[in-house]
Amino acid sequence: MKKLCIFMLLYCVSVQGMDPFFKGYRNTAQFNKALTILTHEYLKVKSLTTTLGGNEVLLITLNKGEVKPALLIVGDTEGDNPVGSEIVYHWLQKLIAKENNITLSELLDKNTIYAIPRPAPDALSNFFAAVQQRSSVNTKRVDDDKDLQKDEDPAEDLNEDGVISIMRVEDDQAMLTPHPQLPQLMVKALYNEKKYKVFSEGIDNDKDELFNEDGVGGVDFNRNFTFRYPYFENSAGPHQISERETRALADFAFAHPEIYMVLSFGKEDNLQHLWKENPKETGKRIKTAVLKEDASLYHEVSKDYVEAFGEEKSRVQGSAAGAFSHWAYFHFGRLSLSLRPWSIPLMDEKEVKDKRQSDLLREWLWLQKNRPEALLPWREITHIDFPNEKVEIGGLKPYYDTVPPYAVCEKKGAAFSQFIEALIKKQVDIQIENAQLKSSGNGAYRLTFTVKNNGSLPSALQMGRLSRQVHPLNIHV
Ligand SMILES: [Ca+2]
Ligand SMILES: [Ca+2]
Ligand SMILES: [Ca+2]
Ligand SMILES: [Ca+2]
Repeated sequence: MKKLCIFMLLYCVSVQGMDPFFKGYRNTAQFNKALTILTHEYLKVKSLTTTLGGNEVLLITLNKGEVKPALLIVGDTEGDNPVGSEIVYHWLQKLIAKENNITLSELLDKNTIYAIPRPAPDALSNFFAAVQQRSSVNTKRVDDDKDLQKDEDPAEDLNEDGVISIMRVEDDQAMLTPHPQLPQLMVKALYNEKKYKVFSEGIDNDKDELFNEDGVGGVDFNRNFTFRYPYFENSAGPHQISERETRALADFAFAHPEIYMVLSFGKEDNLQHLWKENPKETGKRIKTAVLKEDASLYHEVSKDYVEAFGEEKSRVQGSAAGAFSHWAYFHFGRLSLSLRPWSIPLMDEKEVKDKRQSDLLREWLWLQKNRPEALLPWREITHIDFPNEKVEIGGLKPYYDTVPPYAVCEKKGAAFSQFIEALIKKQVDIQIENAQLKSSGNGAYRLTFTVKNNGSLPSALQMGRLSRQVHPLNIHV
């Protein structure tokens, strides 16, 4: 009973702390429950792994019992974003809701679908916490600043507004100043401007003159894969694929050679911002740019993306280092499509009067106009570590720049459905033509035929050949 009361108390605190702007988003327990009650004769739900933080990563399989060429759909590879998982959920829900839906049946005649809607659930608990703090790391305890203590200096909500934002301290020797158009955005100062040091909100718990340098957790799912792995960097983990959730996903992928395409949600976004070839890499053994033969495929499918989701002007973000989507192309050797779950539309360039951090400014100007509550005005506080200095808290509320109102997920679920349908139409379509049976005498016959791919996608990528991920085609005559 005592345990139940404590649980209910924690639940109330967590629900009360949730910003009403984000109403509708489900924590991982609620989200997984919603997945497990999806029912259809072609659908199976099973646990792929359980993270250190105790969250289950669920795998959905849609097929008609036989192994077919498969699509692997992976939700948010950025642990600090719940949008992709909800988009995948709405797509799945609609796909199976229509009884006798020709789309689903047709889809599964030629395909298997594997979906892992929320592959990195640990970090997301910060989104649902009573005090919201942006974090993309799991719960593994790591000594980020190598002072022999783990997680010793987390952030504190000093002004008790329910979020961890940033604090600034006046300092003539510092480098940053408020942007003249939007004071919450701190940019590089000119010589005659007032200067500030900027920290994340909190105190220096272990008195090492660093603020919040070693918070709770952990390892970032999207920095833990093998492509351009950021060795020894914070949040990358002790080694590649070191985490239960990254390991489970990579093992699953390699155990299923029938996967021909990988769709995932993340900042990399190679559909609006196409990966570029690098002619200087020709002849080099290690590739870090999309190959010429594959680049045209990306170009083709990006048109389907724009058709389904509409043209969005967004800022280039994301890093290839250790990212899942890059691994899926460069090392797993499949067509890997990375979709940005949602991004702030950029305000028109002519609104920019001072070009410092201009792309970010264009996003924040959109927020100022459309979600003014996202920008926190600077307010002075007293701070234990700066007894005689002016300290102010302000900046941007966490998640307002990456998470839209919930209704957007439902809408994007429909666009995702359209996109998948377009991709399926392009899939490999092996046909046998010109079959001829000729007698060679003595009861022996010679069968000759042409095997032709009538689809627009190849059966293996050029990168797949290099990464030795070409699997034999199984053709029934
Ligand atoms: Ca430490
Ligand atoms: Ca605060
Ligand atoms: Ca420390
Ligand atoms: Ca510290």
